[in-house]
Order: sequence, then C-alpha cells, then structure tokens
Amino acid sequence: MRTQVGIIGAGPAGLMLSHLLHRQGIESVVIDNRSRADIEATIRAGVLEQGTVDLLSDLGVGERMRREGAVHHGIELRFAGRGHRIDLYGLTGGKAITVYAQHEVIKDLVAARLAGGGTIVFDAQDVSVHELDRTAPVIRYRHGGGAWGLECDFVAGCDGFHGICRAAIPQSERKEFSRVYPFGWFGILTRAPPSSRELIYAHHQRGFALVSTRSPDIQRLYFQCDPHDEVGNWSDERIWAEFRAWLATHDGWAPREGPVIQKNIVAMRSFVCETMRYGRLFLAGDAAHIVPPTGAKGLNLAVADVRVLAQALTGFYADGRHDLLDAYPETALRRIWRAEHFSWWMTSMLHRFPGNDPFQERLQLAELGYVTSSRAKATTLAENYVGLPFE
Ligand code: RFL
Ligand code: PHB
Repeated sequence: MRTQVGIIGAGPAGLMLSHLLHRQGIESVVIDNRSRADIEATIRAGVLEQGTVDLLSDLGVGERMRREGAVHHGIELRFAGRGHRIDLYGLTGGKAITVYAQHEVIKDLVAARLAGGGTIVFDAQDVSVHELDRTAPVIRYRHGGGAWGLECDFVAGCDGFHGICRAAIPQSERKEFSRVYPFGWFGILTRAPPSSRELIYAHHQRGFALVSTRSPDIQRLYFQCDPHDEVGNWSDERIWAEFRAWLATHDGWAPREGPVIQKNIVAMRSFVCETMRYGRLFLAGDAAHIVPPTGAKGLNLAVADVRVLAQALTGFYADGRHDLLDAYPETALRRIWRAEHFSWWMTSMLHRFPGNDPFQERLQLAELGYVTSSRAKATTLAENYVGLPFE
C-alpha cells in the first residue's frame, strides 16, 4: 500500500489533517488502534474556539455543529460566593465560543471523510513507524489477521499523548518540558437541563468547579479531586453535595441536579515536546503537547497545529517548497507556548493547591478581583479563551 501522507491517530488532529489535505488534492490514510465505536464515544472536550468553528465550516463539516452546538458570548468567573461575567464577545470585537462535544466533532469528521472516499483504518494493532529519516517512511501494523506496510512520503504523528510517534524520535533529539499538577478533575455527565446559560469557572476554598453543558438535557460538570481517587468512591449524593457546596453563592444559586450517567477522573499536566519533527515524521496535537483543560485549549491547539502542517505539506506538493515544512515546529510552538501559559495561568488562579496557605488563596482572590474589574485584564482572558488569531 502507498499514500502521500500516512496519518497515525483518528482524533481531532489526524481527522482534520486528512480533511485539509483532501481539500488540496493530497492523499492520506488514517490509522487508529481503536474501533470507530470507541473513538466516537470517548467523552472529552466541549469548547471550540471561533477559529476551530470557522475551519470546520470551511471544510463543509460544520452543519450539525451549527445546528446543535451552543454559541456562548461570555463565561462566568465565580469566587467568594459571587458571579462575575466576562463578556467574551464585547471584549474581543465579536468573537464567541461554541460548546459542542469533541466526540460529536469526531463523528462528523469520520462520516464526511468516509463519504468523500477517504480511508480510515480502525482497530489497527501493533502500529509502528520505520525509515523516518529516508524519503519513503513506512507505517507497519496488523489488521484483520494480516500484516500491512503503508509506504508514504510523510508520517503525521497524531496519536495523542500515549501514542508511539513521539517515542520514535530519538531521545537525544527531543527536549521535553512538563509539569504534573497535584490534583485531577472529577467529571460527570448528568441528565438535567443546563444550570446556567454560560459556563461557570468557580474558585472555592476547597477547590475548583466547572459547570458546562452538552445539550438541552445533559450537563457536563467537573470538580477538582485527588488524581489518585477512584470514581467508585463517589455516590451521586456525595457528588452533588460537593457541587452544591463549591458552587454556592450568597444569593442562593444551586445547580440543577439529575442522575449521574457518566463519571471519570482526568489527570492534569502541562507538557511540550520541542522538536515536533524528525526526518519525515511530524507530530501534531496531544502527541506533542498537553495542557490542563482549564483553558479549554487542547483540541483547539491540535486543530491549529494541523492547519499549519497542512499548509506546509501543500507548499511541498504544489510548489516543491521545503521551507514551510522546516518552519513547522517553530511556527506551531509559538502558539503552543502561548496556550501553555494561558492554561497554566487559569489553572493556577482557580485551583486549590495542597497545603494552600491563606496567603496564596488571597493572591488568587486578588487576581480574580482584578480580572473581573479591569477591562485590560479581562480582555487578556477573553482573547486567549476565544482563541488568538492565526499567524
Ligand atoms: P487524541 O484525541 O488523543 O487522538 C489520538 C488518537 O490516536 C489514537 N492512537 C493510536 N493510533 C494508532 N496507533 C497507536 N499506537 C495509537 N495510540 C493512540 C487514539 O486511539 C486516538 O484516537 O489526540 P488529538 O487528535 O491530538 O486531540 C487532542 C484532544 O483530544 C485533546 O487535546 C482535548 O480533548 C483536550 N480537552 C479540551 N480541548 C479543548 O480544546 N477544549 C476543551 O473544552 C477541552 N476539554 C479536554 C477537555 C480534555 C479532557 N480530558 C479527558 C483529557 C476536557 C477533558 C476532561
Ligand atoms: C467541557 O465542557 O468538557 C469543558 C468546558 C470547558 C473547559 C474544559 C472542559 O475548560
């Protein structure tokens, strides 16, 4: 088998890349080690930046998102028992975010790619990459009882944080930066109508909580937890008691409660792998970087990476240019480090750190007070949250 670009991973990065390449007449094959049902059912992100929304629409895969996604013009920061609105729309000259679940984006991207004649290999096993420093790298994998080799011009490593592509870059060529946070997020889906028209990011003495939505009758909520805790330790009653306490306001606000239909615990880390290229292998998305979800940036960054990578590959195939491919890591890393900083800042401002002393808590409250009273500081939050313009 042969293709122009072999893409490992059918997450947002890999699927978007294959759409972007297809639009330019460049062939690709996407290979994932999970089943289609599995990738379409994994609950993750919810917030899409304006640029991500526009790109999905440009690619002709935004129809259901426009119909079912919810456009939000603001978010609430809640602390010391009071809510403060950040007017994203007003502060950014008319930009907004769309709340539309990542697995719905995945469903739309997979369906459109298959309908357009694209090849996505699901359930591949023992995926490995070879000859990356030659002109014809090879992806090997097992599928349907047979062993396969896919020869390509380039390999796109879009296989997430735990994938095999980053590890295929020799250690001596990689510089990695990381921070593991001493807390996780306990996430639930609950069958109840939205508690609030906009997302609520809440700072409480005992920790951070977030109120998000999925649809008119499903909510997504999170609270900060011990990353080593287990979901089995948490009954619905115990979960709701935490949300009620952490989200309480002086005027008696309470979340709308319903049966908890899904629970999971997410670890929190920041991570960047510098160099996102080795020979003919290019990393994109979570394979190269991780942000804590507080800034809602991970999926959006994955999309921004492949936007740059697709332009570079187009330059190569259309005009024989190598310069854009050479510049890919540097171009992508500028946006990545900005998003790393924003996500770290939001995380630091809103979470309780173990051993949080009263001094640190007062600093957080001072910063939250400033963000919600200074137009300049609120604009900093707003323009990063809706997504900075592409270069
Ligand atoms: P993905 O989505 O992890 O996809 C990688 C794909 O690669 C496959 N794979 C392999 N395939 C073949 N061989 C192997 N050896 C393979 N190993 C792995 C996997 O099966 C998978 O299908 O990476 P990608 O495409 O880079 O996308 C990244 C995003 O998924 C991630 O950054 C976001 O989910 C982060 N995130 C959020 N991002 C946002 O932009 N907005 C949000 O509101 C937001 N909220 C979140 C989030 C992530 C969360 N969790 C669970 C970490 C909320 C949460 C709770
Ligand atoms: C979500 O809806 O899952 C969500 C929203 C905002 C975040 C992270 C996750 O910052």
